[in-house]
Amino acid sequence: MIKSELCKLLDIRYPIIQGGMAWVATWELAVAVSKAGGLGLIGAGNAPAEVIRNEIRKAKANTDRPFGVNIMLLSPFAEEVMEVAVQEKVAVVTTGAGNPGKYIPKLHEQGIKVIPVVPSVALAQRMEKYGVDAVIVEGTEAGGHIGELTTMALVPQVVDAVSIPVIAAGGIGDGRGVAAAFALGAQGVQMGTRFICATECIAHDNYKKFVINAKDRDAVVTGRSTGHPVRVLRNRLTREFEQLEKAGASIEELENLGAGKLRDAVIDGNVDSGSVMAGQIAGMVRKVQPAYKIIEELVSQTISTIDRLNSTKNI
Ligand code: TUI
Repeated sequence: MIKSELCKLLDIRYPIIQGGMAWVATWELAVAVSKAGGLGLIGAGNAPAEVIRNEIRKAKANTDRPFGVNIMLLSPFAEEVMEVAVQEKVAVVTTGAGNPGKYIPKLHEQGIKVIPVVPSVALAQRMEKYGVDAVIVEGTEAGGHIGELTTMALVPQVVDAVSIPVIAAGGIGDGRGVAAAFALGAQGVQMGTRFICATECIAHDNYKKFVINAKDRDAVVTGRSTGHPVRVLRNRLTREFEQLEKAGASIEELENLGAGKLRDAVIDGNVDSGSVMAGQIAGMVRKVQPAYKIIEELVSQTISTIDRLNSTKNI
């Protein structure tokens, strides 16, 4: 059994949170993960508020376990989605791609736990002052919109700088990674890429196969020059992007090239011309499995890794 304070805080069996991936993390995946003892998240991405209300209601109708909503703060609908999360009293709100400070009092008034993703020590400390319940510290190994620091370097620095629970994310693909996150002082993990290949995940089969076939160096970063770096799997779109970037295209041209491309890949299965967001651990995802199997495997491998380390002569 792996247990931490985070399990008590969130009323979950295992300290494993499923990343709130735009388009990918729908109520089906969130429910499957929450039923399996983790914390499932619905990823709001750029979706309008009423779409997310519907997702929340579907999740509520299908499980009594707690689940959360990830609100992507660059979304034009972030404010309204926040309002829906408050009205629907979801258990947890996580945020990404910005500072959720102004929303925190309203969420807490409804008893909603607030857990922002932070890419730096400074933001983690600022969030602690605002009274957030925990922070997700996401390293640059993650998929999608990323910060600069690695999980290995950033997590222990945040652990030393704050007193609230730290959840490690980015570059964690199996139980060895979970054990490593605990070794760094984290009380839990968030994993996205591994859960793309859950049976219950609605992502197109082509997307899942693309992740399964990816090798270690296939998860590349585009958009460093635009100020919105995004980690995706190498394909025709990333090559086009690189060419345009080298040719000195404007930020606007480059951002336009990416617009709507995540949906193309996730929903329509266009994995050559779409944006196949995934983290560096894509190279270790081997098969599609039900969410409960992923969690079972993670838990047993975490325990066997810690056992191995306890018997130090076997390191
Ligand atoms: O948000 C993510 N990952 C994402 S969001 C997304 S949708 C999207 N698509 C295209 C372009 C941009 C977004 C796909 N993947 N992860 C959490 C995360 N948050 N990573 C980095 C941050 C972050 C960055 C800056 C959090 C806070 C922050 O604060 C800056 C400030 O305001 O102080």
